Amino acid sequence: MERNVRILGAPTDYGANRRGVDMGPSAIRYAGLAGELESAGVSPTDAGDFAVPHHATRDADAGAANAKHVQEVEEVTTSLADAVSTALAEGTTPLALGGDHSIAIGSMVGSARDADIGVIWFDAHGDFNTPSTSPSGNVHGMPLAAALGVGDFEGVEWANADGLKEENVAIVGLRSVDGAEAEEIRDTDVTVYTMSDIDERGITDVTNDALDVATDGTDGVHISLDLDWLDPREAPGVGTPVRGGVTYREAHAAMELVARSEAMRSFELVEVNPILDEHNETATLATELAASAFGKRIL
Ligand code: B3U
Ligand code: MN
Ligand code: MN
Repeated sequence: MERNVRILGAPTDYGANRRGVDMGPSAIRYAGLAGELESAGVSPTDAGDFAVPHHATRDADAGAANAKHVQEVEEVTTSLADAVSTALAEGTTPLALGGDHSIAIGSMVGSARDADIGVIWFDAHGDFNTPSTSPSGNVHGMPLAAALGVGDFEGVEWANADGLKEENVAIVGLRSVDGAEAEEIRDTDVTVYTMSDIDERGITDVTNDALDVATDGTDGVHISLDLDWLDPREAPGVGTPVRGGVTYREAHAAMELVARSEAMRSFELVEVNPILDEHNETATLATELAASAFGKRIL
């Protein structure tokens, strides 16, 4: 069955500590996303970008010190959640383009509005901070805790993903986690595969396990791909690079397993920062990985 994909641009950097990821959607489109998706046999439609409040119109210090620009994050993620749930209701697969990783709150809330979902979080980071534990106050380090209603996020309606349970969440490739954040992860039923697990068991085993976690009793899986999951040598254009990430081949192998599972319900590419990139190569990589996740084959 042919998939219809709806591209939803979310050009925001309110959840990040530096400018630039707001240009991610442009860079990813310029790198040829639509053509890559077509080569994977899917039909993309581009719904354009969301209106994100301009920085010039907002107080630079808006929000609490421990949850910077949380009002703007709420505005953007609420629009995205509605667009994701509408795309699904109309029989298309939403593909959100960040933007920083705070947009995942909108993707998960929208994807889990009328369904039970699992999530696979491909990322160097846990993104499990709350305003009480965050060392930076940047909301892009909090989306998983927000969607699961952990700590300060308990009962925060705009941020909680109704049809998502901790036991259906898998983080893959973790290698940077804050002290109190690690405790929060340990206190939940979220499954974590660190880079050591990938080293020991290989990307295929780990990804298949993560797919088992995310598909167990659910209607589909949200795939969240933070480009800093890859090693900075492959993906230099990200805001918070961490050495020791997955290789180009491992990343494609994981995405191909995602495609083969046919479990994907929604997808997102986040944290591409064109200002820090080299010749748009991280954005280009993002388009290629999306194609693999949607089933691109060589033969
Ligand atoms: N854990 C740190 C760093 C971080 C998380 N996600 C990104 N950076 N991109 C924090 O600020 O929460
Ligand atoms: Mn992230
Ligand atoms: Mn990250």
